[in-house]
Amino acid sequence: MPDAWPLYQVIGPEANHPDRVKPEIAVKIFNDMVLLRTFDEKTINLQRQGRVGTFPPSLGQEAAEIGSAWALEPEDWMAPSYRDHGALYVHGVPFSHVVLFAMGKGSSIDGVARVLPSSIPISSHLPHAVGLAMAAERLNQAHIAIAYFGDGGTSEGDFHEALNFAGVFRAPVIFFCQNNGWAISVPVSQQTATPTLVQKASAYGVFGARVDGNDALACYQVVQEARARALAGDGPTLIEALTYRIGPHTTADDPARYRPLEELEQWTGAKDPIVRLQEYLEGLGILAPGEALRIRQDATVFVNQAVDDALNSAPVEIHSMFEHVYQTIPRGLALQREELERIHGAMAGKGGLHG
Ligand SMILES: Cc1ncc(C[n+]2csc(CCOP(=O)(O)OP(=O)(O)O)c2C)c(N)n1
Ligand SMILES: [Mg+2]
Repeated sequence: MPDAWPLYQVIGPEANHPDRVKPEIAVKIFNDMVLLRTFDEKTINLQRQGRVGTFPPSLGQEAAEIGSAWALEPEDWMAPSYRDHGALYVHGVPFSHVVLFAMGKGSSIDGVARVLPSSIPISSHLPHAVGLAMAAERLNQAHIAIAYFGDGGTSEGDFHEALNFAGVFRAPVIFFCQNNGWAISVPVSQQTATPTLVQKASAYGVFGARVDGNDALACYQVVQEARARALAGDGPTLIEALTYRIGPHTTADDPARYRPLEELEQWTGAKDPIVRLQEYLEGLGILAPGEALRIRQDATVFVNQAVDDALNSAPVEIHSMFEHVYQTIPRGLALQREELERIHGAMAGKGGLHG
């Protein structure tokens, strides 16, 4: 059977789409990919030092995260999953918010950017993105919604319901699936009986595109095209970005226990999305010799500052754990709060109680 789902590529000898990315945008994309890698490495170290909680890095997925998000406009709605710090950063959410979250410190993103809270439940945010997109259309607003999720997310009912609903109502929404090969320890071959994930688009009457998820410029262009289609009234797009999770699922995971080292080796080195974009831009003279090194050095300074901001922020007020869930606190929780206040009062003389 002919491959009806060719891989959209801009960078590399097998490129099948022309490069339409402005050089200054390409450099910004490279810069943000380096920032994201630097941030992930720094935050993993903080977790190892016990200074932040469990953290899901996006090592290896920088092209998909950053390239895709650069194609959005600030008024577009983003519904991310837990691994999408890169896309969030491009869309206006500072890295310090991610660290605050990983430290269990409250940090409101209200008004910071048009983003939903990062979804920990798999795919539960996809129907929300459809709703946001439909609302924009009904209000005659020229923006779209995009949902980020993984290969494992395509096995959830919410994925199918969201695609079906979006297809029926021609919602201006993009489903951006990062197929990183694994859903924790489950390989994508055990996730579906179909050769691709993107072909599920057909069943819902949704446009589908399969993109090289390690090619940042292809990710940028494919989302730009999906966005233009959505705004032209041509409905939703399911994008499957083929990439690879180089790191662990989270800092609580050890992938050496379930995946072969040879597989990892295939995706590092020349296939690394940062290496690929750097070599491509240097080849075109868009990045001057030494510029990538300077970008890396600046990234370290920038990321250290963002992380310090979060680490130095005031400790969380422990009573806040009872807020924002119920308008009227149930009796059982009220009793627990009273008990905490008693303990807190007793400890006040011994240096207090911090979250
Ligand atoms: C509804 C639901 N079921 C199970 C889990 C546990 N869980 C957390 S991450 C994960 C794997 C998700 O894999 P994928 O969608 O490929 O995203 P990735 O982690 O690779 O980015 C699972 C099953 C969850 N968070 N939510
Ligand atoms: Mg995955």
